[in-house]
Amino acid sequence: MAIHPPEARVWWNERIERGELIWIAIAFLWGVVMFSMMVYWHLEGRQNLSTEAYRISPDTFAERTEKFAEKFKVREDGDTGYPVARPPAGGDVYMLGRLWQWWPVLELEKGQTYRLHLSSLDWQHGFSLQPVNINIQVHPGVEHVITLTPTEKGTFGVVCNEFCGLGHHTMVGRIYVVDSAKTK
Ligand SMILES: [Cu+2]
Repeated sequence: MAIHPPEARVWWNERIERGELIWIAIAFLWGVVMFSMMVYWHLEGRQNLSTEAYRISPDTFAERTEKFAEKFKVREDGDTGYPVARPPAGGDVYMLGRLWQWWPVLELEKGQTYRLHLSSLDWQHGFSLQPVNINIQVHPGVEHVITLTPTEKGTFGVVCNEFCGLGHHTMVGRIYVVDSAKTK
């Protein structure tokens, strides 16, 4: 019984019980299985994180995102009041996180592949695409480039899932996915 002290003072030299050995073996083997799954998921998984990241100053990233938003702006978004940028299919897309916005709103075509550049201008934020639940941490000074192919039409929300201050819960962005212009 665990509430009594061990009978022998030098208890650590005693043989390990068979049941305990079996549990140690199971836990060890499961650890080995999960370790190999990391390799398997990387090759077969469909939600791998970006393996492309660069150092970038927040000012440079802000400048690029503002240029991008200005160049491809098609309208103002009714919900957020942010510009909606509709870049050409297959192109580079920028979205920045800052207190407390995901900016600008994007309009992408279904079935087209884009390179989404993500970074933060101030603190750490969490990019969380809803309702599909794709998540990536976004840090100032680091630009992630994610290859993205929308497979469904609709309105997707971007929320911040890394607590970043008083306005954290208002940090909501949008991505609209529309039919491809080529198939219309
Ligand atoms: Cu945030």
